[in-house]
Amino acid sequence: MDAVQKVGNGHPGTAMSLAPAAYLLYQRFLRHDPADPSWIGRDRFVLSNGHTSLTQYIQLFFSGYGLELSDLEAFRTWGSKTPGHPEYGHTVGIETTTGPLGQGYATAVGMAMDTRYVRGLFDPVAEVGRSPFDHHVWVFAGDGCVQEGITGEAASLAGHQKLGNLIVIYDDNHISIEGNTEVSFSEDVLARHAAYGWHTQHVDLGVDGDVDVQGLARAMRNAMDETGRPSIISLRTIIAWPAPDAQNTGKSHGSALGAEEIAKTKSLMGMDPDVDFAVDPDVLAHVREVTQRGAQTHAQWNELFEVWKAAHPDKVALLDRLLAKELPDGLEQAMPVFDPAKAMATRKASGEVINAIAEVMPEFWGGSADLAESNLTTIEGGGSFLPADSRAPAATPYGRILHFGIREHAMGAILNGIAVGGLTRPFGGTFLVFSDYMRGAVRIAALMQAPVTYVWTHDSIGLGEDGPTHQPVEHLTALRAIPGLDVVRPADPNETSVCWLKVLRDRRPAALALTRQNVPTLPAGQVAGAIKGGYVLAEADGELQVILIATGSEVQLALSARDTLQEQGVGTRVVSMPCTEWFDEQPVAYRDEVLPPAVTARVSVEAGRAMPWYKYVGTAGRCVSLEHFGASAAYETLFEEFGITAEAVVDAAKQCLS
Ligand SMILES: Cc1ncc(C[n+]2csc(CCOP(=O)(O)OP(=O)(O)O)c2C)c(N)n1
Ligand SMILES: [Mg+2]
Repeated sequence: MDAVQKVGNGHPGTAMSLAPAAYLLYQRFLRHDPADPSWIGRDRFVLSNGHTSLTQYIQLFFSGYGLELSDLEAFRTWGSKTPGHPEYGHTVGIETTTGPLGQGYATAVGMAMDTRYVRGLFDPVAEVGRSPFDHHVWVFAGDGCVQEGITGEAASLAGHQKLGNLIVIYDDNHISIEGNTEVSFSEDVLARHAAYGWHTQHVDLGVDGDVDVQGLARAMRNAMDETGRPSIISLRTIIAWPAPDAQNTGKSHGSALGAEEIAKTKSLMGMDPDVDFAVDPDVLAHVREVTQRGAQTHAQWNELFEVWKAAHPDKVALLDRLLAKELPDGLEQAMPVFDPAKAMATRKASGEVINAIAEVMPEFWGGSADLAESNLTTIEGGGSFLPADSRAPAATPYGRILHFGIREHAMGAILNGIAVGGLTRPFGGTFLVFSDYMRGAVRIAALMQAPVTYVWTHDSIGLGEDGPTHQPVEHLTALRAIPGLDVVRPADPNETSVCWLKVLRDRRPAALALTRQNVPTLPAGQVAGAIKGGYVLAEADGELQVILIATGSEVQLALSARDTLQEQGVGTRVVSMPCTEWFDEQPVAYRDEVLPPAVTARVSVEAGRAMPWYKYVGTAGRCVSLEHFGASAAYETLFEEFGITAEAVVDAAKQCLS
């Protein structure tokens, strides 16, 4: 109440009503050691209803994670450790960024899947719950989370995957911003989860001196005992309880309660109404005892871990490498080199690269949202990641092939959950056009700088007959607009190989945009510059007069246009620009070498919106682009009809020169 009142905005109601549940979790259930927030044996906690960030900040303060009362006093202000919503990498003890409702829940599903994959890498035969690599993933979620579609996708997959280490506490308070959820929500949330294959329980937390913390504790214990299914506890709470007037109102969700209401509430609770941010030293000493529990649990875990180490010396080296965030020796040598005599789609090249990486990186795994045969994301012989009793072909609980089903948005969040686990490297594929369906999660990956790799194929009208619904036009532009996301569109199979290696080395969120159709293969020796994002692929003969800047399948058009222009005596350079973000990171001297400021005759060539290219072509330049939706026809026809051809590039170059 005081923190929100002080800054004048925020979400007090849910932080009040969820306080008993959060306290119970952090003090009694969560396996954590505040002295070592990155302990690999810890349970993960995800606050999916991120607006109630105070719920978590207060427990982080109580548990001794380094947050102090002054940090709560600085809630939601510039530079504080207590921003409006929990942010990964910003506040110690926050496992993932949340705020867009449903993201946290779906990310937690990814964390629970990652736990199983990691135990498969290191301790596959241990009994469930007995391995140092086993832990629980706890989630708080609200009405908003369970209403969001992404949660339906993720819950469905979690049930199918029988993620027994996942426990969701759903804050069933019948209130969201517009007031009573009667206005928009009537389904039986537990029945829906039961239908997804979850273990379900309901607890009424109760009010008025009769808060049933024991009932909640029993339900949490039951949920932990349930190892064959994910578990959800629907917890009936009264938002803003015990504030006399604010409780059970939509207003208490997102507004300061006001000095008078706060004073009344403090009086009701037997506290001094005139004192703000009151924390009795005895109370603080008591709650901080949780650090002792943490140290003890950690010490017990260490014993188990030492036993594991002694039994698995071979695996210790792998764990050390993954903890150090290092790539294996021999990765570069393992990367495929493609024969220039053979044309190949870049998705096909990526498929070969993925399999080559998989040979040397056991931590590398991923899959597709039901398009594996199109995206070419399958690790051959990797086994399908599925529960032990699955009847699907090649099913194994530790499989390297993820089958997301047609659930792109959940796929995005699940990849985030895996990536923030920090040990493994996940990738996920769909058609580039459906990056829109996962964009909410991609944005969070970029915000967190989580090392997720997207394999987005069928990257332009070059996919042909499926037509405009499937042909991305604005997507490269829209994705480049996300800060911190590397959008990579290699020109050919060899650039694809070079770019994949850089993506692995950079450990940042990266999107590969790959062709469905074959493209000519460039000699490997010519494309090494791709790691700089943009480089001179073909130099001008004679005086440099015009620069053609192209990406992906359009690089061949630029090369062919260059031939024509050179024949006509126009000195033409071709710059291949697979990743503008990487190029922009290069020193000015390098960028000026590739794109000399004095040469203002510049043409960009990309089968998509021109918007990102103006900054490279400048006011004297031209863009060969696509400013409208595509159509259903053979791709050769589409490029011709829409004027994305070598002739169009030649014409544009001449316009610039004149
Ligand atoms: C994707 C998304 N849409 C909308 C919002 C804005 N928003 C924040 S909280 C909220 C209501 C959430 O209701 P509930 O989860 O029941 O929260 P409670 O008030 O019970 O804490 C909304 C619409 C958001 N954060 N994320
Ligand atoms: Mg609610």
